[in-house]
Amino acid sequence: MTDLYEDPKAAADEAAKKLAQLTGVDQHDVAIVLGSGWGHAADLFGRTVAEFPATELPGFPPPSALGHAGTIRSVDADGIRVLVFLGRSHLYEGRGVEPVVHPVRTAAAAGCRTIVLTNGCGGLDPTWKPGTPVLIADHLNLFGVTPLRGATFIDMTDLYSARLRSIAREVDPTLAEGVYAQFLGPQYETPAEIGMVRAVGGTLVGMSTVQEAIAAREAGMEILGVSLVTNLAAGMTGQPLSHAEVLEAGKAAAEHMGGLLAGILRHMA
Ligand code: 8IG
Repeated sequence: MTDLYEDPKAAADEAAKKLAQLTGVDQHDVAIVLGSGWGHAADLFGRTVAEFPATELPGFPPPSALGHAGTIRSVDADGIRVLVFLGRSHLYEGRGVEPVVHPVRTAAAAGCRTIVLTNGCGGLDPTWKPGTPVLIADHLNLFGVTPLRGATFIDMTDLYSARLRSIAREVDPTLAEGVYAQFLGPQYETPAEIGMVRAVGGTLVGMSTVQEAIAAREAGMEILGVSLVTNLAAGMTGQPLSHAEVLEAGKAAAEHMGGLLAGILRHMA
């Protein structure tokens, strides 16, 4: 696995070349990474030009036992060429950070200057009912896992673009903002861990997105982060967290999420 990504930029260029062949599209404009199970959301973006399993591209490994098969879709959204990743690799799959960020680097190599990172997550604000989308304003890389190598000192201020957040609020003025704290997972948090997150200023908890955002910043992309709160964080309801209920809430809100993202795409134009 490590050999495959010995030169991450070269690996991404290879994948972008194959992407252009498979889609017939030389350059994409915007990439969107969707949580698994949100296929319906992507249907609202525009006309699907091509769709294929992510494993068709070099550097996209088959799903691990803990993962989900990924699909890649090229969409024409009124002339904006959108590259949609349905499903992603997670750190908890145990294959390291390279497969997690390879899609982001591939998108950059394919010409994307903008990336929309989405996820399902837990919320610490009790007013965020399951199904509430929240804009990511900043993140906490709690475990320090990074896709950068060596002395790559890059700026992390305004990582999640204020400009793109305000475009999102043109579509939905009620959108709240949060600070995304990343855990490795796959277990959910203990109530004490949620207490820690609250103490350090986090309001969203999840298991993805952070390394992708760092890789996107390194590649010079403008980043929008949108979290879908599917559950109140551990210890807040008096009930245990159920993965089935979390999935159900995600599915129920996929359509709403898709409409929001489609609106944001139109406003970016
Ligand atoms: I969906 O409550 C979803 N993903 N870490 N905690 C963490 N990840 C999540 C949660 C949650 N809900």
